[in-house]
Amino acid sequence: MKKKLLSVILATAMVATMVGCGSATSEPAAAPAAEEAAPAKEAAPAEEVAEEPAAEEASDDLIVVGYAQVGAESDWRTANTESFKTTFTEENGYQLIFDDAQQKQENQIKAIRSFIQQEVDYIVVAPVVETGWETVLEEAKEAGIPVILSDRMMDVSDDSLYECWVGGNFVKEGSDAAAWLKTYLEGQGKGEEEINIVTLQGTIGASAQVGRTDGFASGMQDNWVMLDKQTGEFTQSKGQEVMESFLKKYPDIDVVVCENDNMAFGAIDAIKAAGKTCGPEGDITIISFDAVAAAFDSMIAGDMNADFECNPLHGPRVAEIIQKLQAGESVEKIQYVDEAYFDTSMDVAAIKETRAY
Ligand code: GZL
Repeated sequence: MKKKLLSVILATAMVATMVGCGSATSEPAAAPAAEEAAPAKEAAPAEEVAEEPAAEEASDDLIVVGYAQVGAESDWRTANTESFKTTFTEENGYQLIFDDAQQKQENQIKAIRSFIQQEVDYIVVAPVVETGWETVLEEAKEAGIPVILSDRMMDVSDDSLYECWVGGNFVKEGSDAAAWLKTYLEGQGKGEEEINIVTLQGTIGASAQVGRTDGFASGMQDNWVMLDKQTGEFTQSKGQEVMESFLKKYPDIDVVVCENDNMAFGAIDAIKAAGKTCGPEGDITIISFDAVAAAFDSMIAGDMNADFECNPLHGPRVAEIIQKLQAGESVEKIQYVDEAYFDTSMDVAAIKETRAY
């Protein structure tokens, strides 16, 4: 139910009732102090004054959710969007207003302001970067619209500006990847060798980039050398472009850490185009994040070594949060989704068949 619509109906109805009582004012209806009210017939009970045509009531019973999505930059993002669109349907009791910001923060801020003007019931944001949100979140708070963060995090001084956050533990994803590489290299008899690493980072300032970069850094070994890190913007084309430049600059790369699968796909194409090989039987070890379906194909093909999952299916979790808020229940501020990792020592073909994205 759109908040303002209900209050206007009630106010209008109350004025209508008061007109009937000979004491209408041009002011928005306010309950008259007992001694001021003209003698009036019994005011109709509130539920009768809010009566609306049945057709309107059906649409107004829907919970209106505005979703400010990052963009459509990756397979992960596509799966995340699909999760919201299949969860927030009319048959499930929602009206979803969806905005694709094309990876631009200014577009997300515009979308949030539009949601406020449309008086949605909830605003959900997957913030493209962590900073720059305080002002628009204050506007949402002023409008009395709860904000839920999904996927990436916002860095704000006052966490009452959002109800809660649901997403992946990016730092753990990064540190798990470093721990996996240490074990893998030891298994290859390279535990003491100098290992040259490059990293294709996600969008700089996105919590997925910050967390994965910091998490992997926390697991660096003394004999590992991080030759270079550069953003591939979480896209395949930019990932390939950056990897091409790395291959020209560094002749002896041993490991590529790709902070999402689409950049990994681009890196693999660049490595092959340079006449090198990758994967468990290749010259260069490929570590990636997200674990989307196409990444399983890459592991099955022997191009990618390991992938650290970042579950994109946040739609049902956010719906669960909204239902709790609707019922006046409190919700956990920080809610991590379950995540695993996969590598070519596992039956990745069989695992792929069990996965939803
Ligand atoms: C992670 C998400 C990242 C994915 C990328 O939660 O924010 O953004 O890892 C996507 O594929 O572009």
